[in-house]
Amino acid sequence: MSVSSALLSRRVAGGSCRLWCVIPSPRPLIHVRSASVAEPGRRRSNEEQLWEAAGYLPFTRARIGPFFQENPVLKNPFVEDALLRGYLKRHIPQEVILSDLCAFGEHVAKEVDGWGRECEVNPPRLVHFDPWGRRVDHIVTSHAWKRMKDLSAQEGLVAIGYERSFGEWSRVYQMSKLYLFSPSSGLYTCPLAMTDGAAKVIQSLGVSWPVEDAYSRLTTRHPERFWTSGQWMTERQGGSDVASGTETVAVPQTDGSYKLHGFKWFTSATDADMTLTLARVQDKTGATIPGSKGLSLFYAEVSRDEDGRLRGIEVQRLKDKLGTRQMPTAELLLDGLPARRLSEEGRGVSSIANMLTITRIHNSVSAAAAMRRVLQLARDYATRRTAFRKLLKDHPLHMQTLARMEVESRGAFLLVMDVCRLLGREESGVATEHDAHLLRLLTPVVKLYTGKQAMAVVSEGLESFGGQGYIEDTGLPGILRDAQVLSIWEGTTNVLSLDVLRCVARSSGMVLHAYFSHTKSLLAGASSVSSLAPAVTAVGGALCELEEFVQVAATRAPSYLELAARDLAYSLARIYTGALLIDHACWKGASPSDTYAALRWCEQDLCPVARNQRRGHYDSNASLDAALVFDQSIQG
Ligand code: UCC
Repeated sequence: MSVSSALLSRRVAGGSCRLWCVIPSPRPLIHVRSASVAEPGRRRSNEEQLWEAAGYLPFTRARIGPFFQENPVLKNPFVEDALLRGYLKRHIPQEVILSDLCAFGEHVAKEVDGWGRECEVNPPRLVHFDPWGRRVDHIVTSHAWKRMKDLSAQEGLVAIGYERSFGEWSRVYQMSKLYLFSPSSGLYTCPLAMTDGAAKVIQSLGVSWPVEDAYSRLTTRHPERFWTSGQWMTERQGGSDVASGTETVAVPQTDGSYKLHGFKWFTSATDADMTLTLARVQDKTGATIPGSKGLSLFYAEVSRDEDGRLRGIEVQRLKDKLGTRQMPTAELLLDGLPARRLSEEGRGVSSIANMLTITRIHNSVSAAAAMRRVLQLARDYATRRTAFRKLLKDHPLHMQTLARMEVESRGAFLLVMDVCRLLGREESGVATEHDAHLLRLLTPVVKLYTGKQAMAVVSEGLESFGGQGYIEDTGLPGILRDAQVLSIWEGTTNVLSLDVLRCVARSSGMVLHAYFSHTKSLLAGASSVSSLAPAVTAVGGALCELEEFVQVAATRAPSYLELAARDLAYSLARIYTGALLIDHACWKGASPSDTYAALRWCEQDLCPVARNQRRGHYDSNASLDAALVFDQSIQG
């Protein structure tokens, strides 16, 4: 019997097309498909018409074939995160917190994630002029971006940190919520970071006129009152060396206010309602004091005059960025912006430092959240996608890859949450001096380390979707683009490594003393847990190496320490994170996976600064490094 007659007889007998699939086919499809594709418009043969009528002719009737890869599905990120739930159950097992986070996680997965996507595909744009030629400088943002603002207020994403309803754990609660929100927020976490930072600065300087109202707006839960703040620090000379790079001047007015004149080169989330910024106060002759000592901190509201023009601000242009496209980032000319001085004259940098602490912690939360998000999606996808006749989850090598990402992600989470814990302790007045030192040291460490981890883990995560990870409208590439900024803004890796040195020097080593004693106390709790012995030994050994490094480095020139700064910061991060993973694995509610994660983390080089010290990297390498980088020579 020919193929066509076999099909016909089945069809006549009323069999379904699915039944026909079981007929052993002598592969006529190839012939039929190539004929119909190669010759469009050609009259189809009887045999082709028969196949087509049977619904068994792919790439002709449906044109695109019957198979579609299943997409990864975002599920409730709270329910899906065993470590987050375990951490909270261990430290703040209040039902009200857990149920709020669970409900919020559901909202994020079901609705907010879609708004985040809308922010990405409908980025802000700048309208310079109205139809009649008047300068208006309107930054037009998407409906979804505005919804994020209302949601942030309603959910207390800043407020929780200031209500302090959960005492020293309030920051952990707030940051856990932001951790769930961040990857779906369309980058709204950026204005929230600065808003939180501004509230912190105001609180530390005193909530009094002229910023009482601003403070209450930054920390409210009422969307109609809620304000966001900017943080305008970066000028055309760059954002790292703020002391030399700030040209903006503050001209005193007779009523005690100031007018600011300058050019702010990177202002993030420029649709903010107010800002904190740095400027140099001019004396009567117009002179200013150079360097850090000349900088003061100012508060300014972003407002419009009767003609709809921004008061004292011109938006030059929006930045065309690799990522964070959801959020308006602008160049601003300050041309007489009315402002109030918040700090004492010359105390600008130290006054805005509180903001840096907060935004750096937010940055770290976003980094840990990006890792977690890509893992959740990759994990889901591994249960849907088949390759080489098996689901991805049944390929041990694929699982090994995801497990390595999981270890990084868990380490990042515990490090971030520990810094949030310390911040909460400081703010609720229960921090010891030791806690305060740890917070100062670990803030640049967690920011620089998680920023780098996020990029590596997210990049690996994209690979786990194959080519689809590279396709824009899956939403996956945006996660990588947005991760790239985490190591850049709020202090690059090297600038923060130098900040580690700065706080060691300013505290006369007390921050390191706090670090060593706390890490040892974390290890002490695990000394009798045999399953963790290799990890405890590794962290203990690395800690000894680090102590030896510190002793040697203390006798060396500053240039030696500067070359070691980055490796030192990495060592501090890896050792401390190892101790946190061990500590968490000792908790009575811990799972075998917690132990496994601790063991795996501690297998890496925990103390690269000791290794590279032995290799002599900090002795004479500066000139060799430069020679290598600028090498133009060919020998012989
Ligand atoms: O603005 C940007 C983008 C905004 C977007 C924000 C969103 C982020 C979150 C997103 C989450 C999704 S990017 C621009 C970022 N720029 C920076 O981060 C600045 C990086 N540069 C530094 O951090 C530098 O180290 C400087 C600017 C702090 C160095 O300035 P100085 O003047 O040279 O520093 P000094 O002289 O060492 O310190 C001056 C004072 C000292 O206090 P006093 O005078 O009391 O002894 C220091 O102890 O400031 C104090 N200080 C600090 N205090 C300096 N750094 C700190 C610190 N980190 N913590 C506490």
